[in-house]
Amino acid sequence: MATKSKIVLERRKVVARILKDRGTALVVPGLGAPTWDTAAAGDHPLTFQMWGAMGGTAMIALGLALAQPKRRVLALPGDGDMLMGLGSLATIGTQGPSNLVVAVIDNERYGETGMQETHTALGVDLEGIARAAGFRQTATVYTEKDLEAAMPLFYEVKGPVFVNIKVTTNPVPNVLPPRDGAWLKHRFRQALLGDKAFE
Ligand SMILES: Cc1ncc(C[n+]2csc(CCOP(=O)(O)OP(=O)(O)O)c2C)c(N)n1
Ligand SMILES: [Mg+2]
Repeated sequence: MATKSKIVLERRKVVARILKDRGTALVVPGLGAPTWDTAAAGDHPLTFQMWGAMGGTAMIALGLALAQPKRRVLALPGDGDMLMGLGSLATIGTQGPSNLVVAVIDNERYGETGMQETHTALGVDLEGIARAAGFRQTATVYTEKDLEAAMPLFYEVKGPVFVNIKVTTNPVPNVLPPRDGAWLKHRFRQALLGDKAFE
């Protein structure tokens, strides 16, 4: 079980800080609030926003990481999404993609459905699970200082990387990306593959 520390980080600031350095990375935020956090930080064609697929965010990112080994791929699931897809950590650990980062936006709640507590509120340590599953680098982030210290993990260090980021439950304004899933997919494919997207 994880040691409890006071939670002070604001999710919007965290996601904006991480994305500031994204360069050519591919970003896959989980459904609901993580997707809205990336929209608030600025819509981007190489962000594959999720309007569903709870539990699947890390697996979608794994597929991209394996298909695009020269690109950094950053999954940003919520803790509820990650807990639903825990088996994906074992798959990533055994596949060992060096270009994949899973960074959980952990508010210890199922946000969209009414802020019910998740297992991380009850002490489940996602970083510990990821480490045991075979991730090469892992961290848990509680403070801005921790986040700055973790920045090389996002875009430089050899992965697979897992970072659990504890954020508050403070309400944030809704910022929704485009809603059309097919359009979002085509935009992402075209930004990534150019004309090959239509072959
Ligand atoms: C399979 C499935 N079950 C339940 C839901 C309903 N649902 C949508 S978002 C969500 C909570 C997501 O929590 P988390 O990933 O932690 O994101 P947060 O909003 O807390 O940042 C739930 C339960 C769903 N969309 N799909
Ligand atoms: Mg959550």
